[in-house]
Amino acid sequence: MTSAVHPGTLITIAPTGAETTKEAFPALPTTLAELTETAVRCEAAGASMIHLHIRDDEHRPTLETARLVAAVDAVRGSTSLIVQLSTGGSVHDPLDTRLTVLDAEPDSCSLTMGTVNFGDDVFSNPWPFICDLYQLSQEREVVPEFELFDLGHVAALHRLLATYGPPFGERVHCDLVMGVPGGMPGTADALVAAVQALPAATTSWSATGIGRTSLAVAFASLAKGGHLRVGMEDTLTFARGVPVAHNAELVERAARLAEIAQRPAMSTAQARDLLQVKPR
Ligand code: KMH
Ligand code: ZN
Repeated sequence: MTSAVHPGTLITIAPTGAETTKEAFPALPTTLAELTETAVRCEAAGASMIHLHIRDDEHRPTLETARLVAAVDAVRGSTSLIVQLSTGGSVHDPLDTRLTVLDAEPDSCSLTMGTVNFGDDVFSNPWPFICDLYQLSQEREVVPEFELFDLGHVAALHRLLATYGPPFGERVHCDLVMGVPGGMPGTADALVAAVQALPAATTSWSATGIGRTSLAVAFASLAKGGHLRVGMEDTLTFARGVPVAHNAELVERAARLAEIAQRPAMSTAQARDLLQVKPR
């Protein structure tokens, strides 16, 4: 693996996700105004990329292009965060609709490298879909972030790069999503195994741990030279018995950890250079 271009830490905020309901968790940012306010506060706290899932007027997950465009524009208009749209959507979104996410012209898109059990559901990512989405990201000049929920997904990434060549921007950025019930566990041991298996072409990687695995994964990632993803998509509890009140709390804590690790949060300009996103 080539070494990082910048010694700092890329902090990605994943503020909403598709699984938690607004009813169950009113602090979850689901409206455009809440998302924009969240983006501004999280950038100030040290985030340089935002991973977005969008909701409709009833706060339900949607991949409607007009809403995605409005969210991309709103975040771009009020921050300099790298805007990454989720192509994973919710487990109920059809594959062809997930491909239309790139019509909203994000800087980056998530690209999950295989199917995985997801709690009681299945998050479906068949190989032909992965190939279609990857080639579309190359055509549309969108930088993919390879989401790796399991070691088999790392093997699939080797196959993808060998078959279709490097991504747009020539940087290979991965994100280990750990601790999903059905995927790899959120442990330091699993993180080390996954990092050792990453393709040699990998230029940067982050990690996130779901729920109570969040801190163990963050510490392990920093120890292995990785970056951090945090947010209410992955973690709703700040500490035992203490719900997350705002996504910025999680970014602030990640920035403190990065500072202690002597790899402080990188600026959005540094992150753009690291990932080689297209100026838009
Ligand atoms: N909501 C999960 C089923 C992604 O954003 O690409 C998929 C997910 C991954 O969150
Ligand atoms: Zn997501």
